[in-house]
Amino acid sequence: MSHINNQTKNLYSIEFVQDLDEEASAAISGGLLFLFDKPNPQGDQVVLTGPDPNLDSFNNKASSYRITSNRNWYAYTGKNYTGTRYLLKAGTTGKFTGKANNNIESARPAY
Ligand SMILES: [Ca+2]
Repeated sequence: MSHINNQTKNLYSIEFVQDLDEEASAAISGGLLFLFDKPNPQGDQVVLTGPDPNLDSFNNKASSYRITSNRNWYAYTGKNYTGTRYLLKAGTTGKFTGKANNNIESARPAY
C-alpha cells in the first residue's frame, strides 16, 4: 500500500513539472504566430515570437495564420499596432479575408 501511494505521488509530481514547463515556455516565447502568404495556409511564412510593429518583408502579405500556443494575438492593418485590429484566437488557424487579406502590417500578443 505504501508502495502504491508513492507511485501515485510521483506521477503527480511529473505532471506538475510538465505544466510548469509549458507555462514557462509560453511566457518566454510570447506564443508563436505563423503568418502565411497563401490562404490555405501555404506559401512563404514568417514566425513571430513577440510584438512586431512592421512585419518587415511580410508587410501587407499575410493571407492566413496559425497560432501554436495558448495565447491570443492581435493583427493590425497599420504599422505600430494601428488601423483595424483583428483578434486571432489561441490555438486556431484562419484566413485573412476581405480588407484584412494582404493588408496586415503589425501584430502582437494580446495581453
Ligand atoms: Ca498573401
